[in-house]
This record gives sequence, C-alpha cells and structure tokens, in this order.
Amino acid sequence: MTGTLITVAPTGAEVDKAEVPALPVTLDELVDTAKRCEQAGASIIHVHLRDDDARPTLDPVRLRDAVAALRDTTDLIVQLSTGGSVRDGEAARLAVLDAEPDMASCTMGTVNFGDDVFMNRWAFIAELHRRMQEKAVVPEYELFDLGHLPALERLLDKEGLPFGGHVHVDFVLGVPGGAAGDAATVTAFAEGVRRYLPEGTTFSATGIGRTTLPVMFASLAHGGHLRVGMEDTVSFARRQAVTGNDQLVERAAAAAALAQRPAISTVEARKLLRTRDAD
Ligand code: KMH
Ligand code: ZN
Repeated sequence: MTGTLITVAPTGAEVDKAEVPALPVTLDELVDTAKRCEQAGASIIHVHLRDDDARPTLDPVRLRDAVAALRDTTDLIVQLSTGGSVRDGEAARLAVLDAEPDMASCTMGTVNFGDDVFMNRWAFIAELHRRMQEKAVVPEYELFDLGHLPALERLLDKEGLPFGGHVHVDFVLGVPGGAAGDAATVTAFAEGVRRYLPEGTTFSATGIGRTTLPVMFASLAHGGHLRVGMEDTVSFARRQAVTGNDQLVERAAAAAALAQRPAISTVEARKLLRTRDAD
C-alpha cells in the first residue's frame, strides 16, 4: 500500500465569500493557500475560480493565469474543475481544458445537487474524456453516486483508458441528492472500484460538511486517498469555523500519518497518476 495522496479543494463554486471570509477567491488568496497547503502535505489542488465579485467563473484568461501562477509558486499538480457551478454550460466547461492543466475533473453522471441539478449528459462526459486524452490531461473521475461506477466502466470500455493509462477516481459523498457520506457508503464505493474498474485504479474520497471525518477515516481504512478543503466543508469542528484550507490539509496529513500511510510528495503523486511531466 502506498502513502496518501492529499488533494485540496480550496474554493469551490458554492460557498459565499460574504459568509466565509477565509474562503480564497482572489488569485493572491489562491496562491497563498496553495503554498500553505503544499507545505502541509497536499499534492493536488482542485481549482475553481471566482470573478471580481467573488462569483464562480470559467473565464479562460483567469484560468490560464491561475494555472501559470500555481506552477510558478508551487509544485502542486494543478487540477481544474470542469464541473464549474450548476449554472455553467457545456461549451464553457469543455473550454476549461484549453488552459492546459495537469489534471481536470470529469463527473460521471447527472446528480441532484441540493435544490439544483448538476447536469452531466453522457455525450458531454464522453467528449470531455476524449478531449482530455487528446490534450494529455489526466482526469479525476468524480463519483457522486454508485451508478457512476458502472458508467465509468462503460466509458473506459467505449472510449479507452485516460491519458497515461492510470485510472483515478474521487468519491464525493454527502451531497444532498447524491450518495451518503458515511463509512458504509465508502465501503460500497471501494468494493465497486474493485468490481467495475481496472486493476490498479486509485481512489480518494471527500465528505461534504459534517461527513468529512467519517469519510476521511473510512477512506484511509480502505487504502484510499483523501480530498479536503473549503469547497467541501467550512466547519472544522462543532461551532468552529475553518481558519484556512491548510488547517484541513494538516488534519488530513496527521490522520494519514496515524494510518501509517503518510502524505506523498508532489513528485510521487505525479508518478502515481502518470501526469505528462511525471518523468
Ligand atoms: N460545483 C459543482 C456543481 C467538479 O469540480 O468537477 C461541481 C463540482 C465538481 O464541484
Ligand atoms: Zn469542484
């Protein structure tokens, strides 16, 4: 069993800066949190951007600037979100890849998302997967429901393996409308990975809100990796707001060390995921 890959998802598209002042929304804030999180043990950063009014944006110039700034100041693997916000259209979501990230997310199906719907049509998923193959971008397949596992099996069967040949998935649990964020559900997903996906597939898991801790411990118990960050939870403990993303990464790294699977470096993470500059 390898060490633990820690992904930080610092911003997301849903949390309101006015309600959570510690949320990084400017490029300077993003770079600052990225540096701290790398120091604390993160090796991947899952990036959503905000505009000057702190609203979610897929602006191509901002995306390119963010990729460049993160590369200049950290060695983190830059993973851009192609999920965006529930209001983003397919064309803008596909165009995210033009910013040439190391990785990008690829959600494996439509899911209810609170009062909204996070739309991921089959044709859109297949197009995203093909463009990532062409552009040498490693996907992180986001699984919000158990049905997303056989959907990914079908995608790989029809369209072939992703760039690099390694399959990495992330269980996003505890979204209202998606799979639950508890240990039994992590177990079901981990068993599903073995049943549906190629041997050697790696997985991380994240739990939304108060499901963060059970999902984190269950993922470690199954030999899985971790995603944490203010995209997914803004409270550190009961009545205790998160002070910054590095606080969540530090806790994840401590848990991984306790599990005898300490956080891996960015160099090891690139090798594991076979990003285009892994060598
Ligand atoms: N903001 C959600 C609608 C992703 O980044 O790919 C989608 C999301 C998944 O966060
Ligand atoms: Zn995201």
